[in-house]
Formats: sequence, structure tokens, C-alpha cells
Amino acid sequence: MKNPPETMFESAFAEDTYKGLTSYPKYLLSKYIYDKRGDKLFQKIMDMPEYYLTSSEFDIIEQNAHSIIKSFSSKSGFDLIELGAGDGKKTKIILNKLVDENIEFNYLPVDISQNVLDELKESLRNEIPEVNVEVQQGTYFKTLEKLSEYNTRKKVIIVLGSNIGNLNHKEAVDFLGNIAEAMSEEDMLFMGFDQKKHPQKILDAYNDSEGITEDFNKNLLVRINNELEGEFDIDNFLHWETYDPETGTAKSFLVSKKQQNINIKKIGLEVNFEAWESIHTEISQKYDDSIVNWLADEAGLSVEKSFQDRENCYKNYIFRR
Ligand code: AVJ
Repeated sequence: MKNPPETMFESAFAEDTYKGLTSYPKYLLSKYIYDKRGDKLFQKIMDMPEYYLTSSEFDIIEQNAHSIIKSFSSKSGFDLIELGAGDGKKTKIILNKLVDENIEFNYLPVDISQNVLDELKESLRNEIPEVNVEVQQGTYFKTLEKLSEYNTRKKVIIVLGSNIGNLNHKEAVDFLGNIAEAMSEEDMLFMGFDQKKHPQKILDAYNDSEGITEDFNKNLLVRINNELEGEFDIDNFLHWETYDPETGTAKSFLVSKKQQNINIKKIGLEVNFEAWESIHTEISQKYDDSIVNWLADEAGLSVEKSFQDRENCYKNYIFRR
């Protein structure tokens, strides 16, 4: 039934899919949701009323823009490095404010997708042509490493959208630690963390009535079908969300509605699903001040300041080394 390991896999996606679906319990990695279709679905998620994260962070940045950029500024100018830039909707508030106040800076959006960077650059040329943009295609760490090597200017690193929430605490400490290593004493990190709140509000954000999040989650199966010659019938799985208020972890699953065997030809795998067996696909971690302080401490960072929205849904923190 399980031919490979000896065979070389054609891609990391193929290998990780093989590993995840031959594990018990089964899992798939959420980073693979984001192909072209996944990117589009995530854009739609960010526009849903249930997905409060976007508007909460937007409000925080809008209401505190002055104080945020005041802490960023330095006499000799600085580099604003954004990890996982996306469409830049929230960053543009900061960019506009910096331009308005004649502050000297370069904007360096980092993303793995050149396509995302091209679109961002184009939209900035139209909307805020005063900004000096230098897009950086690559992984976060390779880029940070490169930038900290030849770069002597003050660095302000920003990570918005509670993107860290897809990492478990150990991975989050490694992520923050890697950023900390690239930082010198004057540098700072500005980062968004979705907060613990009424569990129903969290469940609703990850299980909308229109089924957009369901389609987003199921895009993993669509990708396996398209890229690995999988034979999943998408309708035979349901999207399931849980939230544990003790750990603050929201988890997404795909649950098999019946016993079924699924062929995935390109990785030479036939996967058996028992009725109601799950595939774990994503975590979306929620935080409070004590968790954030602990993560920062473990990574060699300290919280200098934080900003929150009126409803206490979401927080942005400024860290220093
Ligand atoms: C992009 C990781 C912040 O976990 O809230 C949205 C991804 N998943 N709806 C999140 C996501 C389902 C999102 N992050």
C-alpha cells in the first residue's frame, strides 16, 4: 500500500503530503493552502464580517498611526521590512503617515511570491508614489539574514495579520528568535497577535456561514487532486473547527464523512479513511499578554509597548532586543 520513501518525491508538497497522510493522526500543512486559488480565498476571508482580525488590526493601526510611526522613526532614516506583505492594505496606513510627516525610510516588503510583490509594487506606484519600494522575493529568514549582513540602517520589522498564529509555541519562539538574531539594539519589531476572546466569536471567524473558510480549508484536497493526481471527492469531507479556551488554540480539520480509500497517483499512495476520521490542517493560535511576554522572553526579545482595539480583540506589540 505504501510504496515510496525510496522514491524521490517531485516536490516538498508531494513529500509533506505523503508524510501527513501516512501519519496517525493524519495531518496536512496549512502553508500549502496558499496557491493562486488559496490566495484568492484568503482575500475573501479577510473581507468577511466574521473575520474580525482584519478590521481590528486596521482600526488599531489607524487610531495609533501617529504614535506607531513616532516609535519607528530615527534621525538617519530607517528600513521598514514587512514579512508576508500581502496586499498591504494595513501597511499603507503607515506608509501614508510616514510620507505625510516627511520621514525618511525605504519600504522592503518580503514575500515568497513574486506575483504578490509585483502587484503590491504596482499599487504603491499608483497610490503612494512617494514611497521608495525595494521588493525582496524569498523566504523570511534568508532575506532577514541577507539584510542584516549588509545593512547598517535602523530596521523596523513588521509582521501583521496574526500570521504567527499558524505556528505552535515552539515554532513561534524559533521564528521570533530568528528575527531577534537579525536585529541590532536600535531595531524594532512590530507584530500583530489575535487575542483570546469569547470562544463563539473565534469559532464564527473560522466557520463562516457562506462556506468560504470551508473552501479555503478544502483547497488542500483540491491541490492534491490537481498537482498530485489525487482522487478526493471534496464533498465527502466536512470542514470542522474547534477552539480550546484553555490553550487558546483554534484548530481546523477535514473530517471524512464515510469509510473511503483515496488514490493519490503521483505519490503512489492509497489512503484509507475510516468513517469520521480526521485530517488536521491548521492551527490559529490566540494569545494574551502573558503568552506573548513568555514567547518574547524565550526568543530574547522584550515587549516595549502594545496597542489594542476598543473591544480588546486584537493587539499589536512593539518588541526590542
Ligand atoms: C493568515 C494565519 C492569520 O489563522 O487567522 C484564516 C489564516 N485560516 N481563516 C488565520 C486563516 C482560516 C489566518 N492567518
